[in-house]
Amino acid sequence: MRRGGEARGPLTARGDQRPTRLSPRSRGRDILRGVPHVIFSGIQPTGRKHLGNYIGAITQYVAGQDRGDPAIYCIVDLHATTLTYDPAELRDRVHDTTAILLAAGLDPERCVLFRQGDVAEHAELCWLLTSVTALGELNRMHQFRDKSAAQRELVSAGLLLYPVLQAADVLAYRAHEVPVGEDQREHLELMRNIAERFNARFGEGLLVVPEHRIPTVGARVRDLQEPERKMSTTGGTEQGTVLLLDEPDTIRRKFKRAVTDSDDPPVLRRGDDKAGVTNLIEILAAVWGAPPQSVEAEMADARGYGDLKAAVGEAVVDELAPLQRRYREIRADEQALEAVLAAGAEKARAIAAPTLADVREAMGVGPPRPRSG
Ligand code: AQP
Repeated sequence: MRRGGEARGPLTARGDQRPTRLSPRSRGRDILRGVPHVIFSGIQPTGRKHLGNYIGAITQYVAGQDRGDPAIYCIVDLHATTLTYDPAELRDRVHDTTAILLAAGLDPERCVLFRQGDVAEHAELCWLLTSVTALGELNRMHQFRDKSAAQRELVSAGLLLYPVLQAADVLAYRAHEVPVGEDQREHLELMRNIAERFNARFGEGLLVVPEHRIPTVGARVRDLQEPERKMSTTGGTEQGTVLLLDEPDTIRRKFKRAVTDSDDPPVLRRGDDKAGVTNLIEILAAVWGAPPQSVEAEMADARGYGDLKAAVGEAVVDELAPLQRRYREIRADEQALEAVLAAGAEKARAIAAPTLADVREAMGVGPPRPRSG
């Protein structure tokens, strides 16, 4: 159910979304200065990628391939070890995520796609950056507080240091732009503080202070059953989380049962007190590539929330069909997936190693760098 006049096509083909922080000026500045515009983002390895990941991040990755110079995307297996996990499954989950990203439209010829654990510079830079990271800042991070409270056994130091490793991921590539969903805003602010503090202490301009790129629509896709919470891999409800690999009928059913509100007659508009309806309208807007206002206008003649739920369910099924088909084609060939990751890691290392050499030199770590000439 895609609308002719207003729809600008499916998410994957839509291209750019306007960011909340990154101004067109900053891209222009880079071009004027002749500095390549580097994009970097990381994603957790899991086979349970959901619609929030897709709308908030993955579609931005695909669009970024043609703007980034280069666009670098990393599957963060080191981050995955910070919560209880099964070592026997981790590599499978990396393969799942690699296949999902490729199926969504990432092209290893047009971006750098690799596994974090293959590039040792991330872990080394993380350690070096801890010297300019305040313990108090890490303790205040919402994600740390929520996830440490949910841990039944060990709360690992890795969970606390997670945002420092995330900072190292981005800063190692001197990235200018980091496409993420709204939930990562706080970590991005911390990352900027770390970069600024590092530069102030060890040398101005050594690290690039990155800007986040958060989509204007779909930055925080909400759980369909508990719309006051974000859709989430670990914290959401089963029925309220639409997985990218869910069967079409499962997707339709999840939307059909989505929680809305008891307004009588139904009001098909966004509003602060209408989290469920707002979420459905924003998902439809993101999938249509249209502003939420035009979705509201389209829905003006709807008989009730049932029509809205059916429209979103159908639009999401259509949007995900090509991704699911392609995923089934490529997931089984793990050798091919490993080859993509290995080639990506080689390119990534070539970018990260010179940054690490500069950082070590500035911090006085290791032997002095031989003088050239
Ligand atoms: N609900 C969401 N709406 C929009 N964007 C979202 N993202 C996550 N949830 C939403 C964005 O997806 C990117 C990749 O996230 P991730 O898989 O690496 O892990 P995460 O951020 O921790 O998100 P999850 O999958 O929901 O895991 P939980 O909640 O279990 O931690 C990120 O850019 C994120 O902003």
